[in-house]
Amino acid sequence: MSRILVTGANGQIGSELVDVLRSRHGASRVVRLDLQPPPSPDGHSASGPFEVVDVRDRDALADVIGRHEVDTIYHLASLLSATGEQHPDRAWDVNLGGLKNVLDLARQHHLQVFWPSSIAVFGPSTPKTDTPQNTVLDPATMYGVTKRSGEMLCQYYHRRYGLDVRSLRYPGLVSHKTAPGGGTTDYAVDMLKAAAESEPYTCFLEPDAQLPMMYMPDAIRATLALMDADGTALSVRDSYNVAAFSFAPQDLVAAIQRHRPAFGCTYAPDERQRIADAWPSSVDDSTARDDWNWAPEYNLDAMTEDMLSHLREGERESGSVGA
Ligand code: NAD
Ligand code: AKB
Repeated sequence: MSRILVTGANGQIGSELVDVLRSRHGASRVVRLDLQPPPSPDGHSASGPFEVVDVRDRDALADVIGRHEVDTIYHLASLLSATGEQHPDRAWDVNLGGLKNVLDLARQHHLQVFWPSSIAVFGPSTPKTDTPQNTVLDPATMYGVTKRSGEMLCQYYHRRYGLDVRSLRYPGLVSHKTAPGGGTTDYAVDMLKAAAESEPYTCFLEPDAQLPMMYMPDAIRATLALMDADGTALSVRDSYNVAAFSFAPQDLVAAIQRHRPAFGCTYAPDERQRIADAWPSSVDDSTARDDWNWAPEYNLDAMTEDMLSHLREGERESGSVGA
């Protein structure tokens, strides 16, 4: 029986993608892989195969792929932008070393691969608004350098070896299940969490730092739609721009205040503002829309309402918010 391998399965995206893949294919057919077992397994996540492996270890990865008869890999293991600036050598090793291992093993075993890129591939010389699919790519962070290099590696393996590797340039993702892991767009989740807990928030970006963002259900739908698409329809083999909506911290504050008028936010920008400065404020995703019918479902208000209700539910369950 063939199986799907998800690397970085404990992370913000992996923890949600695994649930959706399991409801499609069954828990036993989705193999999770990360550096450590899941922190506090809930009923659903506790079952099913889990492998503790560092993606830099090619032999260990090969062993997992062979033992589980893997036919598809969602390769999510990575360091993100802010952590990558703190540990650039490790970011290079994990992000590109891990990807090279996955691509080589996928080539050897004829696997399909999904690998996420990011808006971090764009840089200070890239057009800031409606950033086109094909444009100047001059990333300003080690994370962005690994993402752009990874895109080119994916395209090379497709052209040279016919490997079916597909990729999306995710914008900043907002979700409530698992906390984000060291990115520049994490502030949005942190702010919504503070609002749900009736706490004020101090934002590490400027109030007008507008960035492309997306709600997790749309990101998961985009991922699966790309993987399900007819390969002959795909004109992009480095990585597709995908967009939903853009907002700045001050826009999210206003959206929250429509539900929580008392919510307050102050600003103390740190080094992550420099990272945000080099990223676009909006992205043109018309190629994804044309090639595989991409369209987002959530806007800022729908996302805010859904996030606040889920976060409040979580607080109630943990007993820290009164009914
Ligand atoms: P995350 O930081 O939440 O999770 C990454 C996971 O990878 C973690 O559980 C971590 O333990 C694991 N990991 C790190 N190094 C590893 C190693 N050497 N071996 C095995 N596992 C390792 O990240 P995420 O937000 O879920 O992102 C997943 C992917 O999506 C990454 O490639 C990221 O660059 C990309 N992406 C995410 C966003 C976003 O907003 N979340 C946006 C753009 C792109
Ligand atoms: C980050 O902020 O590093 C990520 C990303 C946009 O790639 N969320």
